[in-house]
Amino acid sequence: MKLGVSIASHNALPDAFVVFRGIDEAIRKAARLGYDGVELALVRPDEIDRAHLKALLKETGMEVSAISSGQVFSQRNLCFTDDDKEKREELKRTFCGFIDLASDFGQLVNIGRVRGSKGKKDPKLCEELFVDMARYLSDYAEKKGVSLILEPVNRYEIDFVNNLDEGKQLIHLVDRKNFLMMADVFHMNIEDDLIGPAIKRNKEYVKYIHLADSNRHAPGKGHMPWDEIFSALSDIGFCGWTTIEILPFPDPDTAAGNGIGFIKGRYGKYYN
Ligand code: LER
Ligand code: MN
Repeated sequence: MKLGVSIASHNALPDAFVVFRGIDEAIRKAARLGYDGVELALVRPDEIDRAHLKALLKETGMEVSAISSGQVFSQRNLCFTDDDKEKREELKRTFCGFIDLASDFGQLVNIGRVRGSKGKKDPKLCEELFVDMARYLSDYAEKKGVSLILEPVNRYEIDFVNNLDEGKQLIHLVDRKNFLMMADVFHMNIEDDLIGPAIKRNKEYVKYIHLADSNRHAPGKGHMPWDEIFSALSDIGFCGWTTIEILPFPDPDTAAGNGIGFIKGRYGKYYN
């Protein structure tokens, strides 16, 4: 497995749920702490200067684990289940840009809150709008060697796909080889029955992991069943990215240091 940490630009709002803000400095700090890579939480694809990022990754020996997209929803109010034509086109342009970026950096683009809420809308229509967008983007991504990873998110943030079993159902509906799933153990601790068994029964689809403790602080600072989680990941032969996505408390440097200290200290044998 590899260990990453989530980062964003300087101006990211608190609900970006990232550890470090300011891309260049964040990559240097994460490298110094011993992380293998960073997850880029973006609002727009043009936040990133590709040549500059490539050079910085080479200099620091870091990789991009994935591109995450929650701020496209929280800052720009765009989502997969919106039926407004112009907003759907705007979302398509944004995601195609993320996919282009991911073809060079990480090959994974996350779909968390950006799928949108059902609210009072017709649930069948929401599903159709989602599937239509997901198929279009998966087909575009396939040509670029990129996968889309659906992230079940807890009910207090979104009311559409809260646990891994619901994620699997939607994956079957979308029916594209590169439309898969990621698991965030913070959300799973609220929504899934048991974290280890849910990961194991959805093993074909789980390609990426977000790590946070039960209070969304650094791993080791809450009551997450870490042994159960790592034993499930080991049982399914998981060898992808596990990325720390936590609140930056008491401050970003301490939170990021605590996270890697706990995970590598206790589960270092799973990281090569
Ligand atoms: C939000 O809670 C989250 O976990 C993100 O990764 C998805 O938008
Ligand atoms: Mn997450």
